[in-house]
Amino acid sequence: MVDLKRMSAAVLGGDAATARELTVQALTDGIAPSHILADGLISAMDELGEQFGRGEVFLPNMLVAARAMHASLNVLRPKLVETGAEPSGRVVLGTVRGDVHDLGKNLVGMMLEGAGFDVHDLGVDVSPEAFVEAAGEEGIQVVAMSTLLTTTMPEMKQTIEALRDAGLSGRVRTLVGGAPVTERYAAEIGADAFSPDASRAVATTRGLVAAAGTLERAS
Ligand code: B1M
Repeated sequence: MVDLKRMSAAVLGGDAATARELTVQALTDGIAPSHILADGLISAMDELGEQFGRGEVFLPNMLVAARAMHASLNVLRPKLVETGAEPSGRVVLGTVRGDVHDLGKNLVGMMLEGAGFDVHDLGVDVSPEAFVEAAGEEGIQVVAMSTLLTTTMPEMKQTIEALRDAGLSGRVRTLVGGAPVTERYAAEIGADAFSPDASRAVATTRGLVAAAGTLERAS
C-alpha cells in the first residue's frame, strides 16, 4: 500500500515523475481519490506554504512543486470527474486578475465536472471584462472566482460590480473562494456565495443554480 507521506514528499521536492507514479499506484491500491488529494497533495502544498513563509524555500521550489502536483492531478482527474450525469448547470470559472495560482481553481473545476456541471474554465489572471464576456454566453448560471492572494481579493468585488453594470447580476450568481477569502468577505463584496473548499463548492453551486432557475422563471 502506497504511503501517502512519500507522495507528499515527492510533491514537496518537485519530483513530478515519482508523484505521478505513486498516484497511479495509490489508485491501483484502492485508496480513495479524496484521500490521495488531502494527504498526498494538499498536505504538501500546506507544508510548502509554511516553508515559504519562513523563508526556507523560494519561488522556484513552489513552481516545481506545483508542477509535480499538476502531474498527480492529471492522473486523478478522470476519477474526480467520473460522471454519467446530465449537465446540471453551466459555470464560468477563473482565477482573478493579477493571480496565477490555479491548483485550487482546477480542483473546483474537476469537482464541478464530476458533479455533472458544464464548466467553462477561463484560466488564470482573468479580468472582470473577460468574466463578463463569458458570463454573457447562453445558459451560464454561475460565475465562480478563485484567488490566493490578499492583494487580488478586490478583483472579485470589481468583477461582481462589472457583472452588475453589464446587467447580468439578475441572471448569473457569483461564487467566491480561495485561501484568504472568508464568508464575511464574500458578504461584504456582494458575492452570492462562498465555499471554503472544492468539494463543498459543488453543493453551493447546486444551490446557486437552483436559485438562478427560480429567478429566470420569475422574470
Ligand atoms: Co504562491 N503564495 N505566490 N505560488 N503559493 C501562496 C498563496 C502564499 C500563501 C505562500 C506564503 O506566503 N506562505 C502567498 C500568499 C500570501 C497572501 O497573499 N496572503 C503566496 C505568494 C506571496 C506568492 C507570490 C506573490 C510570491 C512572489 O512572487 N514573491 C507569487 C504571486 C504570483 C501571482 O499570482 N501573481 C506566488 C507564486 C506562486 C507560484 C506560481 C510559484 C505557485 C503557484 C503555481 C500554480 O498554482 N500553478 C505558488 C504556490 C504553489 C503557492 C502555495 C505554496 C500553494 C498554493 C496551492 O496550490 N495550494 C501557497 C501556500 C499555501 O496555499 N499554503 C502560496 C493547494 C491548493 C489545492 O489550495 O488553492 O488554497 P488552494 O485551494 C483550496 C481552497 O482555497 C479552495 O479549494 C481548495 C481546496 O479544496 N478554493 C476554492 C480555491 N479556490 C476556490 C474557489 C472556490 C471555492 C473554493 O469557488 C469558486
